Amino acid sequence: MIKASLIEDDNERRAADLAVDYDSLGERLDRRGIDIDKVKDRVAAYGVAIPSWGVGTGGTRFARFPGRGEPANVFDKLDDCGVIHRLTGATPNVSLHIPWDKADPAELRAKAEEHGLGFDAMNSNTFQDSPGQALSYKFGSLSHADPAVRRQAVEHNLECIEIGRAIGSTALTVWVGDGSNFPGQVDFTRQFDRYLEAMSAVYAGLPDDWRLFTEHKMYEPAFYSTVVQDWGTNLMIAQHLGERAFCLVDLGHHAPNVNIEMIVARLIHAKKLGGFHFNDSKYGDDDLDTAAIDPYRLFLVFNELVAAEGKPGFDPAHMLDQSHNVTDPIESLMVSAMEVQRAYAQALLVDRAALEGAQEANDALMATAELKRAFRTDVEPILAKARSDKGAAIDPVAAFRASGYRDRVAAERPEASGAGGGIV
Ligand code: LRH
Ligand code: MN
Ligand code: MN
Repeated sequence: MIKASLIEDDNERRAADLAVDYDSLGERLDRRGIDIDKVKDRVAAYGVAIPSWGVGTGGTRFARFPGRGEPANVFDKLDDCGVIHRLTGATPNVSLHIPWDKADPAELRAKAEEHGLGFDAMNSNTFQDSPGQALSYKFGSLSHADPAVRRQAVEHNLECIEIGRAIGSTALTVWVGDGSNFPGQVDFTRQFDRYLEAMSAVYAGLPDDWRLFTEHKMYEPAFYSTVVQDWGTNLMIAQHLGERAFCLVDLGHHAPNVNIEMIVARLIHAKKLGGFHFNDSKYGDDDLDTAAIDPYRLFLVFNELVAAEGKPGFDPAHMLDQSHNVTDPIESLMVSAMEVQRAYAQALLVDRAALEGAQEANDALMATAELKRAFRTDVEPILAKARSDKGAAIDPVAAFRASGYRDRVAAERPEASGAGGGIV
């Protein structure tokens, strides 16, 4: 896939500069009372999951422009995820989407093992109709007015759990597009009651060691109202279902300017923060690369996460969820995984005692300066050292481009069709 010698040779060329940069940053952090090696070890232990659907080129409602060598099936997707993990050392798990990724579980396991990958949360799909499906989700799925459609959606989620069990996953993420497009089209309360009843049936089928994540999203595909539209409804759902139900926060699923880091803090307080879909946005659910638009917001989210580390039961799942339209998806996902690590590393540099001191003294200027000091620190040498220590690439994008991987798979894989749009 990617030759070890290629990474080694590329790293060797960069090793001397990295050593100088790492030592110099280490010296500066030492003056702040921070041990750089400890930060590096925590960053090295950090992983973010890759969504299987992220390695293909996405699309919009208007068009899809396929890239070269796109994965033709889930095994190709796992190969691409293997490359991402080989080069970054930061993406040990893959999140599958059913039915897109349906395949023999033994073969899925074997392919993942080949790349040293595991499986993160399973994702169900009742936001579109799949070939051979008996009843349509055009007017909703888990909240549909017809009990037969709801039952079909519940069965599908239970099947996702079955597949997940067979491949070693321990979580199910449910996102539904159910809602309405016109005022008066649905009764908000009856629709929500139907959703809760259906989700209770899914929850009842959850193995003891599994967690159920529900993902809120303000709008789209429903453009007037959405059943699980925000963290308030999401929290009600998690509290209604039970102790293994948690809220998943997709950074792109909020109105512009919403204070997402505060939502994160509230969900932590309620012990209901299940996990993340990381991406970035400027206008809506843009699915842009993580930290492409607002790296400070990502840092502020991680500031809340680091502050909560060690709290009992606090163990959010971390996953990317992006759509790549103009970049090579492998490159985008590698850069995004590193951006998440960067935000984590920066958040680890916050002097929590100093911050709390400033907060207690109502010293707004020094409190915010403490955050800025951590955010402004260039932690790249920490990330690069964490990678090179584990045999990953100091510069993953450069190594990927030098590897010729994209040309190789473009020659082997069938040319993908650009027909039809597709949000994800
Ligand atoms: C919906 C969403 C959700 C889905 C994914 C395919 O916007 O972000 O997470 O599972 O897209
Ligand atoms: Mn998502
Ligand atoms: Mn989304």
